[in-house]
Amino acid sequence: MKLKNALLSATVLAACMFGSASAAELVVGFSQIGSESGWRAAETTVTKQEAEKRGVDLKFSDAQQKQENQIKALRSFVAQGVNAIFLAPVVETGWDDVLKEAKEAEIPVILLDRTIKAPDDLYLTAVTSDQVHEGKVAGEWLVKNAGDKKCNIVELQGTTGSSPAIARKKGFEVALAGHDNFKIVRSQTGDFTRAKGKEVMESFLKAENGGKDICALYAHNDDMAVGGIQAIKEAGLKPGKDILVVSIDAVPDIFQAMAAGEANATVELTPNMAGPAFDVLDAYLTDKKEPPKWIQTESKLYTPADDPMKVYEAKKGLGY
Ligand code: GZL
Repeated sequence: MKLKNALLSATVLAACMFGSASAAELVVGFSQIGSESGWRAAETTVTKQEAEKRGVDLKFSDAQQKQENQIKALRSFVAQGVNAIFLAPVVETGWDDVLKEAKEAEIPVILLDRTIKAPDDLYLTAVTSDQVHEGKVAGEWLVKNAGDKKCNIVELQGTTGSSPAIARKKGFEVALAGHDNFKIVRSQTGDFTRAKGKEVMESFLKAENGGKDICALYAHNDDMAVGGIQAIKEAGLKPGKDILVVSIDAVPDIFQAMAAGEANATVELTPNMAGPAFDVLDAYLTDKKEPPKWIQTESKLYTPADDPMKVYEAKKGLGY
């Protein structure tokens, strides 16, 4: 296996160095988590577009939210002798063994949009946002805009054990520190989906005096926020007014909600993690120089002051 991969990499390397490579010789296996949210769907669309642009042969695998399916896919990519692997890891732990197999086969692995708890020599780099910062920006907006009255917050967390759920919770709590009138009174996973977000928000509303005791909803992604907005309306309350709504991703639907006065703030996460990943892979295959272990993507706060319908129009065709 090692000899075969060495020959394949040498061929690609030589071809890249002498310019005769069409990157079509590059075969990349992509283990995607699933399609749990609009943002995830956009990331898949953009990754396929970026591969197409570069003539890369992308082997795509949808894990349907299951880590065991991602591990199976990675083993299959190793068996196929791909040149590189992209992995969007559903949770932070449980990757060491399969990543050791990829390392043994000398196949570089790049993490997309989430990080893992593993020795960092088991992956080439991680292309992600600063997820603690995202949570902090969301919390700072709320502290600044909810006034100085008591503000009881309900939180819809992302997938349990995933790096964004852990980091976005941490960042939000950092922003609330020292502001004793702000308190998270209920917090539960909505698994980054609209349906689960609605279901959990319904239980929060019932548990908090029909929602009258809730000042704000913080959702770790817009899909859960949109589900929560539906539940708030069905409870006879006004999302965006009776209950402030803050979330992360900046998918088109949250801008429609913002334009309708039903959402208050979102922190943008680019779905284009693959562009920087392909660029760093090209450079690595050419000069074998180790890139930095983290390539950070930008985060940007959007509120109704940012012409939400204009942003909606600009984003809606991007594969969400
Ligand atoms: C965060 C990413 C999250 C998105 C969700 O980097 O992993 O996963 O915020 C998606 O929409 O489910």
